[in-house]
Amino acid sequence: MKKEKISFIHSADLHLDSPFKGLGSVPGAIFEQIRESTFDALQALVLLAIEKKVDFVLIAGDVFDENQHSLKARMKLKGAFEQLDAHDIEVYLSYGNHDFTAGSQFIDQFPENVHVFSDQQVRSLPFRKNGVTAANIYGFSYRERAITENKTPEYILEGQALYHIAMLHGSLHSNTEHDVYAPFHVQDMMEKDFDYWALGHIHTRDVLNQQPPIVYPGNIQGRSKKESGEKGCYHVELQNGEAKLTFHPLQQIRFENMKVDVSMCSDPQDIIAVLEKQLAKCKNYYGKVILHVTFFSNQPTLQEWQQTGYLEDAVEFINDIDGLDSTWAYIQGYSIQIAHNWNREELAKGHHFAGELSKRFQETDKIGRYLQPILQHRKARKYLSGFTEEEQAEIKQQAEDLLMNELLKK
Ligand SMILES: [Mn+2]
Repeated sequence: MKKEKISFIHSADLHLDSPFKGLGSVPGAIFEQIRESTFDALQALVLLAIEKKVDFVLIAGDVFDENQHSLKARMKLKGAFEQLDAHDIEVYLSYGNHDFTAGSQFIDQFPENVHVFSDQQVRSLPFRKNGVTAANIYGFSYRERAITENKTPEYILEGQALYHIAMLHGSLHSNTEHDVYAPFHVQDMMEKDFDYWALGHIHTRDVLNQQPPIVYPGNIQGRSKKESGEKGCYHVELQNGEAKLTFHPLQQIRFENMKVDVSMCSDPQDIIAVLEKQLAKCKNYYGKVILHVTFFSNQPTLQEWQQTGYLEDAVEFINDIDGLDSTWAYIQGYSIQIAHNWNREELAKGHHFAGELSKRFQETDKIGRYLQPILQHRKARKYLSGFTEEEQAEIKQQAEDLLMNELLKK
């Protein structure tokens, strides 16, 4: 029955015209490239679709970063769709929690090749090829910012089609790290007879199931150190009940977290040489890269260099680039990590002050309430909305390092 082969691009979370708010301090030429990166990644997606001669492109929600998107984002998207139209490539688009449809005038003003799931009810749209309905594609769009109910029961196979493909913007019911929208269970999806589940919402690439594929492609361009590594889309080929998935990176600028060992540095000036070497490697591997550097040392002097401003000087010196070359590496932030030269367990057994302190650190797993005064500070609250668990753990670690290094100095 399923003889005809179909192929498509599965993408999601384009977040066109993301403002990259936290990167306002980077040099102008670099910031301009960052601001263009979501559009450049879209262009790379279009070129890939054309090169692979796919039948259609799926965009599973959050095509725009905001419900009130910019005119530029609209025009760029429309232009991309026109390019695909010129190559007879169809587009199936649904909106997500970021670009929900309420109050938006611009939800389906596209060329004829673009098919929009315009309301919150799951519907199916046909894809026709060589005179037959080659695929039914199912999806829905967010009307408001949040959908809290499970949408999977609404996905019901309809009509005669060679393949049935479901698009869903939402999260695994168990994923509490992100806003849980349209929560689903993989088991529910597997019990249905769809050939492919094209997910969106979570920006990290993830294949939740192989047969049938239940897949998050992740976003196409990282936007912060939390969205590091390769970002892109899947090229999917379906034939005779077999699915072949190939990931293609599309990111124009890469975000990376890098650990730099400066234990051997006896003078803060040596850090610059170590950094230069590492950054040259980064440019080679990644092209354009925004880094978060963790300086690591087994010498407590690293903490002094941070406090006296030497580390900041070194980073500033390294960052003095114009961003006009075809590859560059820019350090957007850094933190320090010092190897313990004490044994926590041994220390905690003692009845001296450092032992008590170490015990307290180990017993305290949540430091949220100690951070409250910072969040309430009138200046800080303009910039800080809160700390993630990861950030809290990092702050706690640094506090422990600072206190212990001072206490055990002699
Ligand atoms: Mn998103």
